[in-house]
Amino acid sequence: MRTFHAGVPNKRLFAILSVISMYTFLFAHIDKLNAQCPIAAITPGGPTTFCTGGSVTLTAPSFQKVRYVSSTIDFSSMYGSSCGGWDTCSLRGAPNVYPDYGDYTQAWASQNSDEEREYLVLGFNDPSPINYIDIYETYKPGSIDTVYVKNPGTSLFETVYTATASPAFDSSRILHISFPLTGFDVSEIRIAMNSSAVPDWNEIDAVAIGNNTAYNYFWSPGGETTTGINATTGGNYTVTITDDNGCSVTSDPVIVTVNDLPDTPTITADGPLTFCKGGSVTLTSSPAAGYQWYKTVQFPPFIQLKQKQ
Ligand SMILES: [Ca+2]
Ligand SMILES: [Ca+2]
Repeated sequence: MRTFHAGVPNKRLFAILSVISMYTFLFAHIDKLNAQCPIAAITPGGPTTFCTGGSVTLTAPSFQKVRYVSSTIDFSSMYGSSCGGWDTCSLRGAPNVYPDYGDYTQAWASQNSDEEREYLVLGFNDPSPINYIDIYETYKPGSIDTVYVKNPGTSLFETVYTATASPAFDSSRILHISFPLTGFDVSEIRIAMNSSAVPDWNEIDAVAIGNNTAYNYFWSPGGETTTGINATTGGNYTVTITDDNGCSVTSDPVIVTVNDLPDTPTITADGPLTFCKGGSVTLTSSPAAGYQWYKTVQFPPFIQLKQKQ
């Protein structure tokens, strides 16, 4: 029978096992902390290079209690039927078109492209207060002009967003609507669209609602503390998100470039500007990188026509 000397080997084994256990605990704990930390990523709402006077929306992700559409309570129309594409089923759940842009079956579309106003009344599970709505517009955005949340105490829809509908860039976007945290649980919202103001079908991939007050946002440059900003000046923009666990992460930078507008062009003529039929005058522009001439034809008293040359 084989025997072991007592004591030391067992102590060594115990010490080794203790170290292994400690590291196992630490790595597991670190993994758990990492899993809880938010992920910061900035989504530009359009081109990040533009001329002075332009702007781009930069949006950070919203984390807290995100809820997606679970049912469609009412709607004006839909292009498809019975979950066959471009119908109200296509609104349910997390986005499955965004960030792609185009005429996809996985997004809702109205029956007609531009004939009448459209609306959607959408249901969400797990009623709770919200302070934002994200609408994923993935084809011909810009038609949404009013958004409401339903107050279950009064059964009335309260307005949280109004805008004048107009065509936006031909790219998918998240219409981020933020407002003070509701004093009531929200399980229904209503989206109203001026479809005729934005030619073609105006398609919505998904809608999210939630409460992001448990997360702190800090943008640089600027110092804003909102989930999204409207950048009008150039710079390397980052957002730092801190959650209620104390986890803090900073996004990769998004570079916004603002180009100066060119000088106002001047035109010089090489001769008289009034001459008989058959004559001519040469007009010369001040130097520039590119040129586009226009001729304005004026009709009395108020009509002006502008023609490309
Ligand atoms: Ca339309
Ligand atoms: Ca969808």
